[in-house]
Amino acid sequence: MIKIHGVPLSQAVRAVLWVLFNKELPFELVLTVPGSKAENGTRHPDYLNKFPNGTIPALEDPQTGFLLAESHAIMCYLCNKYEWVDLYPKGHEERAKIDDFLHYHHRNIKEASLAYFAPMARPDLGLTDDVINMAKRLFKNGLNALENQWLKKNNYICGDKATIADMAAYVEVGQLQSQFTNLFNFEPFPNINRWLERMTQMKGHDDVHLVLSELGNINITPPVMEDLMGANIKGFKHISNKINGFSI
Ligand SMILES: N[C@@H](CCC(=O)N[C@@H](CS)C(=O)NCC(=O)O)C(=O)O
Repeated sequence: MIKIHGVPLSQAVRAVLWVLFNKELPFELVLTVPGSKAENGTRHPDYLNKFPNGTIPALEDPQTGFLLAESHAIMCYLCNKYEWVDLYPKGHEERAKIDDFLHYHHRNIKEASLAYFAPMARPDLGLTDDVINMAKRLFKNGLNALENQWLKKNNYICGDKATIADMAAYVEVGQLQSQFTNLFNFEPFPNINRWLERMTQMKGHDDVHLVLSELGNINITPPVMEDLMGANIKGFKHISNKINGFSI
């Protein structure tokens, strides 16, 4: 059984967990704390030895010894290995468009976390106003690209079906919705609003986002460490219990 290292509050971890939940592939979630030098942390020498970038999520296959980091690389690998061609279609052009979005994502859509989530939830990062404002600008560019281009003609980012491009984008954009952290008003973005609603119907959505329901609205009052840990533990327990029901 493969292991996934991470915590459910991490956006990139949620994207990988969602793919696994969508396909009900059994796996073990190993709680690994980002930025920590403790034994279960991403800065521990043993973890860095396996995963030089020191980030979550990371995949470990104890049977083969295969190790892989980077959420998008992990999602592509899983879809390739198990032939989940609905989430990552095989046609060269279709696949290339998904890759296009996945590469674009990192400096635009991903900035949702730096612009809105981290300033409230991760004061320990000491983000300056300059960094936050730059992230807000890049995220706005990403939202405009979604609203006016990617989601203008189609229900999903790369066509009429949800793919890993949608899952990668949703974990960033979706976390800010009013039913979760309530950190962004999507009213001026009707195409994105409709897409968010469609994505909430996708299998596995509720399971991997339970952590955000537990964390709740952080718009006014920033969460303290106990809130973050409590949400992560509840999310972890829910996920681990649910995996037990997946057949091998
Ligand atoms: N590009 C990476 C980003 C993952 C990422 O930013 N992970 C954060 C947690 S959300 C992390 O592991 N941080 C650890 C650290 O910076 O020490 C991916 O998509 O997997």
